[in-house]
Amino acid sequence: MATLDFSDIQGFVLSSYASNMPCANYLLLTINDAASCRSWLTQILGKITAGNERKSDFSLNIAFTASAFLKLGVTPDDLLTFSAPFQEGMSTPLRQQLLGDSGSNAPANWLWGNAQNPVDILLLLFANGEEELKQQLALRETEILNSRGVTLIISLAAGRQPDSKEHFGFLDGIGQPVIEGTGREEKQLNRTGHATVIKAGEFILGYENEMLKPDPLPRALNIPTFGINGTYLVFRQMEQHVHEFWKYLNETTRDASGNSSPQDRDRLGAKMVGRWKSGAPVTTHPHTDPAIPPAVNQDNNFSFAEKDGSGFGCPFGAHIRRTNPRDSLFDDPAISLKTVKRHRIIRRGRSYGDRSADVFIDDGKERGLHFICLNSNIERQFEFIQQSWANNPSFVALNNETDPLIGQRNEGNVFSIQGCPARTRIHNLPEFVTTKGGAYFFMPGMNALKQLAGGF
Ligand code: N7H
Repeated sequence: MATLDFSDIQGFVLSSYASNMPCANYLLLTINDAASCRSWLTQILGKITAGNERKSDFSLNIAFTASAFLKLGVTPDDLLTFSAPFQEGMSTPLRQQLLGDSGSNAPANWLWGNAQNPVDILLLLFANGEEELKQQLALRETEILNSRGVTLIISLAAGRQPDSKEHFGFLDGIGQPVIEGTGREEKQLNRTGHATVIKAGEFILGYENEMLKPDPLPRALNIPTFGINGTYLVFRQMEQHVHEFWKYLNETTRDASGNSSPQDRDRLGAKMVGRWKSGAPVTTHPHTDPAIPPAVNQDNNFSFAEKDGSGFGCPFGAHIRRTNPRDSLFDDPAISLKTVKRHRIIRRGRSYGDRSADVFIDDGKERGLHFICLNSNIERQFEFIQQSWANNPSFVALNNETDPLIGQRNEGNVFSIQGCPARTRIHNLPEFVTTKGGAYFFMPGMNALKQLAGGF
């Protein structure tokens, strides 16, 4: 097993900080002068949280786009050693096509991360309360303003709802791999009843991964091992149309007399997600939510092939079955598990915007998920999940279906709920989520950060 160099890995790679730092803010910056940017980096370097630190009040982490690296002196030749999607950026026509960012999701409509509003640096701030966050934000903004090397493009507030539910109303943050070597197996086991341990190299560069050979280490600034202890960070601002989602569930579950019950609405929503609002998996609880709110159920100790091979519990096309098919991808469960281990991500998303007071009333406010995930190989992990599983209309023999939440919408998309004697199909799924911005970043190790800042 790999011995991880916690002191060289940024803290965010190893922790979401969600339990003790529920408040967050993401600052997106551009570099307008390399030398001044380096001075600013040097100034904040000591505040960046490393993986061996145990902070309880405030954490700071940082990541860079390819354009930032070029501005900071990484040569075009060295940039070629980084992952192709990172070099290109998320909003290029090829990536747009791969990710299904069409129509209202097209980069041309984004608030940031596109050609009109490019970004170089992502500064992630986390705090134990709103007051601490406010203070830290003010300090960082002053440093940025005084730096004359970086400019603030957009400041994105984020947080976790106190009950860890995302805006559609479902418990989030359950299905998460454990990075080998972090010693988190027991914690995960206690919380969810299950721990999928994945080799560190899937999420942190420089370690053994689930493939036959590790992903190549990118080099930069004359350092062949620049990439060690770094990772790629995928950020997508995803607006959630909460009212649209519940209106659709309401309309679709009306009975002959035109009424829809809360139970039927919740059941259809749960079938789409693959978990009940409480978090309980539908594969083991196909009919009703076993946990009465506010109780939660973080059970992750289930697979699909053995007990739910026909999809009668969790539909084949449900969000969690598409994004982590576990043992059900192929006929052989062992081969499935092995294959799926090569397509996992660490999710670090947080909600933004106020929670809806009443999901059946359109209050016109924007809310959603600042989806963030970490992986060592953007193509094989994040992009694969989005393209080959979520957006795939024929995923495991389905037809004209895409992920009900995050899948690219095609004409007349359906969602099937497998059943006996017949499946149920619901039609014309509207778009429940719209991508509003995004970019691919590299989150370097602590030593690489020092080199970027000017080296010492
Ligand atoms: Fe998803 N949601 O709130 O409904 N997601 N997700 N996701 N997601 C999961 O297990 C959601 C998105 C994954 O191991 C749950 O934590 C929403 C993207 C993966 O069983 C819920 C958005 C991608 C898992 C949601 C969104 C993924 C997962 C269940 C966007 C990757 C773990 C709770 C607005 C491309 C699956 C949990 C497993 C779980 C929701 C985005 C991937 C409730 C609203 C873009 C891998």
